[in-house]
Amino acid sequence: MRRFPVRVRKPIPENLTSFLRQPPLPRFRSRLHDERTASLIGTALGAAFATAFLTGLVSHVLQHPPSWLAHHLPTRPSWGYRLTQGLHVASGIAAIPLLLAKLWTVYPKLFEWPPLKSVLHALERLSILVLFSGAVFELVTGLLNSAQWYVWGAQFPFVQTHYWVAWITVGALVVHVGVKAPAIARGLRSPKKELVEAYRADLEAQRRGVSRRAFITTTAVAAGAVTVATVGESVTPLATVSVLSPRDVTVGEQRLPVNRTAAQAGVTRAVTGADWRLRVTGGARPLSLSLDDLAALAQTSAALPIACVEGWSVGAHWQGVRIGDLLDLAGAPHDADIRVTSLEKNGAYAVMVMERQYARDPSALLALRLNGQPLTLDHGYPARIIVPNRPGVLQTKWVQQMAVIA
Ligand SMILES: Nc1nc2c(c(=O)[nH]1)N[C@H]1C(S)=C(S)[C@@H](COP(=O)(O)O)O[C@H]1N2
Ligand SMILES: [Mo]
Repeated sequence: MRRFPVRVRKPIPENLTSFLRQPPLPRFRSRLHDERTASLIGTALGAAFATAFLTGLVSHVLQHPPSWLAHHLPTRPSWGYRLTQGLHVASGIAAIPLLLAKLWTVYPKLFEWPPLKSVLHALERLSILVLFSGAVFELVTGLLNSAQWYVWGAQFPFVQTHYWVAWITVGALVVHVGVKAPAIARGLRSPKKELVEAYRADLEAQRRGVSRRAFITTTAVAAGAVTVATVGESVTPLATVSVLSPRDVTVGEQRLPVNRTAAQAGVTRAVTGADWRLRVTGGARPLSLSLDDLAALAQTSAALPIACVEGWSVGAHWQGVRIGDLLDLAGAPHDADIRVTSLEKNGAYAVMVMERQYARDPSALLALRLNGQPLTLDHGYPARIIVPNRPGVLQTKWVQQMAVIA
């Protein structure tokens, strides 16, 4: 005969409660995981992120100016965007080893017990999850974009996503710094006693393993090395030592790299041939000018960089007709913005709006020559835009029309 077990409320065995109270998680005593290491590396990482965020905002505003700001963007210094975008990509690249070091420093927190102590503690950990994911996302997509490796394909809107995730990440960073302010202050403060103790502990650690000093030095050297190895794409004198630059700016016809070739843009010799005319429309006297007509007008020279949003930049010597002169000739009002259209049919850069302050800058050119020679087809022959302090994407090549916007 079968006997049914009687349900009795068994007490939880003593060893289970103690297991739950204090599970056998690893303990970390190394100074590489303490407050001071986390604060020092975190401060450097925070500075890199702040730089990348602010310069990223500059880039976004210059590329997609909100209407209230569009007419107040300065055309000087002419190398302004070259500097801010160079900083943007350099600080992003330097942040990669700093982030790895920071993650190493704080990963023991994953073994904290209990994992969630209160609602506030849960929120704080959630903000760190957002911060971590956002930071990794920004650095990975930014690096891939600067290498022009569009693994995400044409469907993924890089610019918009990179921009909005930056805001979310910085929001989480502000929360994190606020919550950790006391710990950061403790970590950064180092009274003499702490220094002596730290020195002794470092000596001791050296005998046993990696000292904090060695860890921080290694991190700093790694951040410096990746910066020097890549920054030559915007600091031309360093081009030869920057062996890991996404862009080698020492190669390229007419001593200037080509971001998108004529073939990639679907522009051929046929459409840029003898029939080509520049049309300037919307003014009191619409113009239609051949290349010879343009060459017969007063020619102006300007030394201006191409500064690509992807981080590379190079200075070059340009020659051509002042955009302001063409607009005067076409009877355009002085305060008019213009819309520039390329021969390129469907590209993202086929149409570009230029606010009046750029159009009327004395070194804003419809360029015909680059570094002493007529433009090659890949650099925008027969005529291209070159304007101070604007992102490369707005320096339209293969110009066909300039229309005065009412
Ligand atoms: N019509 C057109 N103009 C364009 C582009 C393009 O793809 N199509 N690329 C832009 C970008 S992204 C940059 S950085 C500069 C590069 O100019 P370069 O190829 O002469 O160096 O051209 C800009 N002008
Ligand atoms: Mo570009």
